[in-house]
Amino acid sequence: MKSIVSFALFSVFVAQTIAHYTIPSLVVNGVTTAPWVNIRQTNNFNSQAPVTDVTSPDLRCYTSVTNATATTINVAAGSQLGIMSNGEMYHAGVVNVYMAKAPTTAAGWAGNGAVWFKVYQIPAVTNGGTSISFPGANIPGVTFTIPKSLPSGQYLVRMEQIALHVASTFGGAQFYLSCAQINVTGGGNGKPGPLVSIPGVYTGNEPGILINIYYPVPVTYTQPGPAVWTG
Ligand SMILES: *[C@@H]1O[C@H](CO)[C@@H](O)[C@H](O)[C@H]1NC(C)=O
Ligand SMILES: *[C@@H]1O[C@H](CO)[C@@H](O)[C@H](O)[C@H]1NC(C)=O
Ligand SMILES: [Cu+2]
Repeated sequence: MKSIVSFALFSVFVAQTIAHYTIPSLVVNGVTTAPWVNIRQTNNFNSQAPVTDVTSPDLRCYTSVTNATATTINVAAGSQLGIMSNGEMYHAGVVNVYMAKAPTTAAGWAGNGAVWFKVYQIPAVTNGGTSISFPGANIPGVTFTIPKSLPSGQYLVRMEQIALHVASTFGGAQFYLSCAQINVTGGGNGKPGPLVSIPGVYTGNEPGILINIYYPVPVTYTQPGPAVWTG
């Protein structure tokens, strides 16, 4: 009997450790959207497995198999946008949110070229080598403000959590990511930048991607990617 109970507990543990997570919903005007309605369904919607090759086209929206598109949702400039995982992003890691403005509509747009700017980030917190903590981990998702001066129009919004629990060897960092489609209303005349390509923004050798977070405890942490554009 004892062994059956132990096996059951062990099975739950295994299921959780291989389950990972996806990022399928938005929160707009305080309402959480249904999974994969306003966010393109990613290849890993079943497996929940991360992207680990930063040169892969899947680093952008992770839709090479699903070819998914989504329904574009209105979001007012200056309002809050939430981006939610399907549970909790439990791996130690950091968060970046990028946006890119579609030439016409977001629905059919792939997001090619140096068109992506960063609007939000949650780095690791260090204090000179005694500890490192991850405010971007053990949270269900993130909420940030769409800059008021962002020009109106349709955008892809790409969130990534870069999980760093096994990132001490090249290719070990795990990218959990997806792309939403939003229509920014009531925007301004801002000029977002710096602009980067995805893939292209990372080599995998960045000190914030190729990193042993355990020992020695990092003295500092350098967030991957460009500076945040705040509008
Ligand atoms: C996705 O697109 C590729 C390339 O055009 C195609 O081979 C594949 O069958 C498509 N997959 C789905 C699920 O539509
Ligand atoms: C986007 O918002 C504008 C108003 O700024 C509106 O005219 C347009 O119909 C919206 N497009 C979509 C696809 O909702
Ligand atoms: Cu995982």
